[in-house]
Formats: sequence, structure tokens, C-alpha cells
Amino acid sequence: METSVSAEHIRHNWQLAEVQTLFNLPFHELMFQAQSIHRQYQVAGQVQLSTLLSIKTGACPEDCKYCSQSGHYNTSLQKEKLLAVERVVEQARQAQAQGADRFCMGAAWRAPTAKDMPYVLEMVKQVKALGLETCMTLGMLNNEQATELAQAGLDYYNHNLDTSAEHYQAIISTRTYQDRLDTLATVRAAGMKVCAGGILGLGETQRDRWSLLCALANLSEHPESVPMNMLVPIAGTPLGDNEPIDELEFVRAIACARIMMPRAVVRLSAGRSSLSEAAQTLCFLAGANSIFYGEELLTTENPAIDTDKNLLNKLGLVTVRREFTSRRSAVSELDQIPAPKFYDAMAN
Ligand code: SAM
Ligand code: DTB
Ligand code: SF4
Repeated sequence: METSVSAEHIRHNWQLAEVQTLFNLPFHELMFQAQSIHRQYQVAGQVQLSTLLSIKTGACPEDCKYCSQSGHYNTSLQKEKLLAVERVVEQARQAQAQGADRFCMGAAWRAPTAKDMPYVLEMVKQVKALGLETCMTLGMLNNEQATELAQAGLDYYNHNLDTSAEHYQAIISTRTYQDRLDTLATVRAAGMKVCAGGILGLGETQRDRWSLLCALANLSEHPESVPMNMLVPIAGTPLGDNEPIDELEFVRAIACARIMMPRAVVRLSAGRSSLSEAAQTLCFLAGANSIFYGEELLTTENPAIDTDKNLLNKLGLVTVRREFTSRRSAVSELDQIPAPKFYDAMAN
């Protein structure tokens, strides 16, 4: 049966058992379903590029067991106070020149203080004035802060659920899962786009992965952006010696995110430096259509820009700002490619 874009795929009532079945499908079947959804709801072959900057680094009062920036662990990280607005704008300009279309600013805070707000608002205004989309991740927000950020022109706010509600207590004790859900609701109510995802490799079970995916997909509106991070183990943190997870598990999680949140842009986020080209390619096939672009994430390494450009070109993927990649094929404009009709694998 052929179907057109259909609202039946946009659901907020996912059950754990269903996600278990989806996650454990034969790999080729899972990939087929993910591709089918991807091609109905996303522009196939297009990848969005976001560049990250840490605007305030380290000495964070939170105790997230994975994080280089928590003040609770000795990670030999160079701390830095809030950067001057001009330095942030300069970095944004460079990111734009290198091809990014969104600039994401992250601060190692539990929540911004009243003293910080005028500076971050100014950063949003000036970065946006360059013609870039803006994103910030500053910890928890109250209604007033969220409204101010939205009025300054902030497009996206990143705040991750990180893991399942069940595994959460083993990872963070200084704020609750409900605190995170509350911040996401506050961001949504202020009219900003929500960027919310998680990390795999925190010692969670498969069930925790299904539960995280359910928690994200069962939000009253799906996040517009879903970053999928693979733990970057940081020496000195409690998770510094964690074994890397099976790459195919990560690909499966991306495929499920694609199927469960068809309209979201799924970002292949932290951990890309340790993934082979082949594994990243599977992530793109599974439905990832955004990456962090630039040689550093917040405090850890990311693939070099030339490495990423080569990979995208090799795969024939184009970026939202197309002048930064070229298609291998003779077709130069995505719009010229006729929209294919797809068998709907979700219908029985
Ligand atoms: N302090 C803010 C907060 O936590 O809300 C914003 C910055 S925090 C670094 C943003 C996200 O980066 C975290 O929620 C987590 O998902 C991800 N992250 C941090 N350290 C990581 C690591 N070592 N490996 C993978 N992802 C990580
Ligand atoms: C997200 O989910 N991943 C990014 C962004 N949101 C802010 C952060 C990744 C951080 C990786 C570890 C680091 O560089 O410190
Ligand atoms: Fe602080 Fe964010 Fe790191 Fe947690 S993840 S320790 S809140 S910077």
C-alpha cells in the first residue's frame, strides 16, 4: 500500500513493549522502516550543521557523572568564566564562514543567574544578527528567563533528558528528571523550539534506552531537534572507564528516534570522533540528519572540518547551506529530484 505523509506516524502514546519490538527488529527491517519514515518527513540527503561553543566552562555545581565540567570531579579541565560577547560573536562568524547554519552556545551552569542574563541575551541578538540560527544550553530556566531568551530571538533551547527516568538517579543527584521535564515545558511555553535528547553509554540497560525514547516521543509535542550523544568517557569522572557501547546499538537507537519522532531533526552528536565512517554512514541511513560541525564540541574533540566535508561529499550528502558540499551525482539541486513514493512499512 502506498501512503502520503500521514498524521498516524506522529504519536505521543508509545509503549515500552512496542519500542522493545521496534528496537529489536532484524537490522535490515528497522533500517527500512526508518528510511521509509525519513523520506516522508525529511529532505533525504540533507544534513544540518550546528557549531558548538562553550561560553562558560567548568566549575559546574551539578554532579552529572559523565561530565568534564562538573565541579564534583577532578577532570583537569581548564575553567573559564563567561566569555565576552565580542569573543562569542567572533567565533560565531568563523563558524558561519566554515558552513554552519546554527550556532549553539553552552554554559556549565545549573541555571543562569540574573547577573548572567543581560550578557547571554546580547549574545543571542548579535549572533542572530549575523544570519545564523541560535541555540543555547544554560541549564534550568524559569518562565521569565525563557521569555527573555525567546524575545531576544533565541531559536532553540537544548536541555536533554539524558537517560531514562529509571536510570537517572544513578547519573545525577543534584536535579531531578521532573526538573528537566519542567524546563522543557517552560521552553515550549515561551515559544522556542525544543532541542532534547540523551546519551547512550551511561551504563544503562536496553530497557533504559527504550524508556528514554518513549519519554522523548511522548512529550506533548515532539522536540524539533533530538541530539543523540554517545558517551565521551572523561578521565576523573565516575563514568571515565565505561566501555563503549556497541555501535549498532547506537544506530538502532537513532533509527527508533527517527521512526518515533518523524518530524524531528535527529542530531548525531557527541562521540562521533570515535565512530568509523561506516558507522556514521549507518547513522545517516538510520535517519540522523544533523551533526555538530567544528573541531571541538564543548570541551572534547569532534572530527576535523575537512574530515567531515570529505565524508559528506563521499556520501553525496548536501548541507542546508549547499555551497559547502557538492553532490557526487550529476543532480545539483535537491528540488530536481522527483519525490519517490514509498511503501509504508508501518502499516500492517
Ligand atoms: N549545563 C547545561 C545542562 O546540562 O543543562 C548545558 C551543557 S551540558 C554539557 C549539555 C549536554 O551535553 C548534557 O545534557 C549531555 O547530554 C551532553 N554531554 C555532556 N558531557 C558529555 C559527555 N562526556 N559525553 C556525551 N555527552 C555529554
Ligand atoms: C548535546 O546533546 N550535545 C552537545 C550539546 N547538546 C550541548 C554537548 C556535547 C558535549 C560533549 C562533551 C563535551 O564536549 O564536553
Ligand atoms: Fe553541569 Fe551541564 Fe555538565 Fe551537568 S552536564 S555537570 S549541568 S555542565
